[in-house]
Amino acid sequence: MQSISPTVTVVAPTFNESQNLPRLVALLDKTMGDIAWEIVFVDDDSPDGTWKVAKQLSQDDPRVRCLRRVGRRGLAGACIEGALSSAAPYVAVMDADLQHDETILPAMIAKLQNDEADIVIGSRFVGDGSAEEGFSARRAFASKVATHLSSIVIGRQVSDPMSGFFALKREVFETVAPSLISSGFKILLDILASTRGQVRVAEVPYHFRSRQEGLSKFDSRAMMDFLGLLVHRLTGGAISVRFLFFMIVGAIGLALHLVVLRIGMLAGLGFEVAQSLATVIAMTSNFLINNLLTYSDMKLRGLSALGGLLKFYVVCGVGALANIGVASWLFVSNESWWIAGIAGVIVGATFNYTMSSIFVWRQQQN
Ligand SMILES: Nc1nc2c(ncn2[C@@H]2O[C@H](COP(=O)(O)OP(=O)(O)O)[C@@H](O)[C@H]2O)c(=O)[nH]1
Ligand SMILES: [Mg+2]
Repeated sequence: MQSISPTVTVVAPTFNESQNLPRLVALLDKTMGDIAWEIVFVDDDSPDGTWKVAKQLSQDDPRVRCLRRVGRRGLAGACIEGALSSAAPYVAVMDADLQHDETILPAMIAKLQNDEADIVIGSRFVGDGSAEEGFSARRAFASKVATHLSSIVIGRQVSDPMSGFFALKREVFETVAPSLISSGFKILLDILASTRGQVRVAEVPYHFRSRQEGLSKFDSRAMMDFLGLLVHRLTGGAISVRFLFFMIVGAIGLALHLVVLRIGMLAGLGFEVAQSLATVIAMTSNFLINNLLTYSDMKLRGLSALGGLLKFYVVCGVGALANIGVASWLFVSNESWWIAGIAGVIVGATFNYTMSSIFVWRQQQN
């Protein structure tokens, strides 16, 4: 066991991976050779007690550390915090589920040490890299489309910008860390977008293994995260991922509102009753979808969800007043009806977003 300080910190985000940790540590031990390494498991308070397993491993092996995060979920945020806890010259990020082939780590680190690159990506799609198993045809297609879209944002061709397996110089990471979006799923893409052209990138092929234990957490939200990240970067950070989601959810709510209003009136309810019903249904559905998607990392449950819903009604009520106030003021100042209408909606929606972020889902915004 080395007593010198590590050359590389391996950051492994975990959520319900307890069975995989001991195997990963054993595999690293076997593969890292002379490289002084440590591994930081960043666990989001997994119900299966992954963090307990990690801390147990840590007692037996000082190269193992564990950062247990509570009250939060999120892959990118976990990777960012793990990497920020490192003092080593190099940081590698890899999944804890053994899908990433650890045997290429020495080659990745060598490229950084020889100063051939500032970021080295473990790639499924270059040279003899591959990902047939454990990667459904649908995901393979989505991944291809996403790769093409990504090249626009990062301003260069990288074969696997969505990889969760990469290594970089810590100084590069420290420089970009403050501008990274912690609510995302694709941290490498964000790093490449933030460093646009200023760093040298190399790729090392590997075979993406199939998962043996535990379940994949990749879901439709990961796709939404990805699109949000693209918009955030393309608008120079003017529009945040959350704000974009909030607006999309708002637009869905508007459509739902009109549908309910129409059905209500066809069913013989008077306009006022149908309009009130549509308003309550749209607000409730907006709250539920926002809770699931926009604020999935701080999801309200049980009683606090009910409290959140009531606060959301109040926020939206005040937002509607702000909307009507601004629109009427512009209208009487002789603006055309549609400019007044749109301005009202923008003010109301922005108000709803800001107030919801402060009062309903309380935590810092991204
Ligand atoms: N800390 C943390 N880790 C996560 C979270 N979601 C996924 N992970 C871990 O990130 C890695 C990749 O997730 P996985 O579900 O395997 O994604 P896939 O390989 O794309 O299917 C695994 O080690 C997961 O345990 C999360 O919300 N928080
Ligand atoms: Mg995986």
